[in-house]
Formats: sequence, C-alpha cells, structure tokens
Amino acid sequence: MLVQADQAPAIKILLNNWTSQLVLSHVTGRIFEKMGYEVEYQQSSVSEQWGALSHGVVHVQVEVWEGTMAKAFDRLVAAKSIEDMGSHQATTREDWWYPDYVEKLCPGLPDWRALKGCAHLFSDEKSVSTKGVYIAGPWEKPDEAKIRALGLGFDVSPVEKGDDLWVALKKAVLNNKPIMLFNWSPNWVESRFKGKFVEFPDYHPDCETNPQWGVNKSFLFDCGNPKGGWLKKAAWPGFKNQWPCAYGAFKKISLSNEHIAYAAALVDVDNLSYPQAAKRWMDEYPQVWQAWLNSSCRHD
Ligand code: TMO
Repeated sequence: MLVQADQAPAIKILLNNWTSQLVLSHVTGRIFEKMGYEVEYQQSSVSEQWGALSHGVVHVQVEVWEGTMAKAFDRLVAAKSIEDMGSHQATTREDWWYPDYVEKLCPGLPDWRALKGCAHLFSDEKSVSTKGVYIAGPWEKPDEAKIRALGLGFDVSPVEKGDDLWVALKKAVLNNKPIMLFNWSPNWVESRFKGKFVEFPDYHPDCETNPQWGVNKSFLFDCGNPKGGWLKKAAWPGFKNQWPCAYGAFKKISLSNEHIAYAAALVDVDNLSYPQAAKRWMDEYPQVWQAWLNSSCRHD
C-alpha cells in the first residue's frame, strides 16, 4: 500500500552556514520531493537551530557535528526536545589547522607545544600586538579558554561566515604566509591543500568539566576537539507522526567522508550553486540515495 504524501504540509529543512550542510540539505529536499512531499528551506544559525527544531519551526537538520554541537544536542535529545535520527558513516574532526609550509617556520608542529615558541609568526602585520591570530569560524567554540589553559600567545579572530575562512586561507597560501585557522574534515580543503590539524592533548570529556584533568590543573579546556568524532542527523520530535515515509528515509540517510567532501567541493571548488550541486551529487551517487527510499512509500 502506498502512503499518500500529497496532503501533508511542507517539510522544513534547516540550512546552516557551511557548504556540505547546504548541499546535502538540498539533496535531502529532493529526496523528500521524489516521495511526493512539499519542501521548504529555512536558514538558521547553529545556536538558533535548537529552539527551531524543538518547536517544529523547522523539522530536520542533516549535519550535527560532534566537535561544535555535541553539548546542546545531547542535552536536547535527553530532554526529548529533539530526536536523534542516527549517525552518518562519516567520522569528523574540527580543530586548529594550518597549511603544510607553516611547519618549516614552526618546527615541532603539529604538536601544540611548538606553538609556544612561534605564536608571533601568526600575528597580524597591521597590529601592534605580537600575539598570533587564530582565525575561528562563526560557530561558538571554547578557543579563548583553550588558549588560556594551554598558555598560548594567540588572540581569536572569528569570521562572519564559514566561507570567509577560505578567503583567508587562499590569500595566505598565495603569499606563503603563516596562517592558523579553524577547519574540519570531511571538507573540500583536504582535496586541494596539504595541511594538518594541530595535535592538542587528546580530548576527554573530563577536560570540559574537571579543571584538575590534563596539563593545566586549574583550568578547563586544556585539550583538543574529539578525533573520529560523530556526525548525526536531528529532527523535530513530531516528524515521525506527521511524515512517516520521509521519517523513514531520513533515518536511513548515511553519508561517508567522501560523500561530504564531494558535496563541499562542488560549490567551493567548482562554483556550482547549492541546488545545482545537490543535483550533481545525486547524479554521482544514484545507488547511495536510492537505497534510502522506502519501497512501501511513494516515490517517482
Ligand atoms: C560545523 N562545522 C563543520 C562547520 O564545523
């Protein structure tokens, strides 16, 4: 029996502000449309998305990253305010990153202790400060606390949009200038630029809750972000009852590191629009997304 999708209200898909999420949200939307659902897209920041998802202002979020979002996600899932829609195959990492040529100027990298001696290399030439500049993303991270706990001579300078990170990176690479910035994996960057994450002390949950833990006995956050972190999907708790077929398909969506890096590269390297990139992505991986459709639900 085919479940009738035509009368259902539109499913609202949450758009964040980094490329793979935007492309894969459009892939998700096209899949729902193939099942006969109407789809709308709604922009939200990472900090505002939780309220929007809990209240059904938006209904699905396709990329929840452990390194930037675990705390809010875990709390809201425990409170049953959002639903954990399962993990992607991909494993993730988000942390301080530099292009390889920086290593010659700051020997000892990627070990974080090397930064103690060469933070000044990363200073802003136009500033009187000799402190290094760490270019952070527009997502809240405890970088100030990490800098203090690990005794690093850096200031944090966050960009307004994710894309501004790549503007700064491309400019630095072109001029062979030291740069330290927020990056993550999977991403398109690894396919174009050689570079590494800084190896901070390994993450442990106690690092964020117990000052005694780690190299600094008085401060929290003397550690890096998790390596091999999870990547999950989230939904409004009413999603299942309202759109059962879409719910089933969304649960099955599982992206690999390659799928995500490819989605990002279609825009950030090949300059496609997000909807164009979504279409190209689906042309590239037909068996992948067809396996997410449910034969007992309608699809074209
Ligand atoms: C959430 N992000 C992938 C930008 O770190």
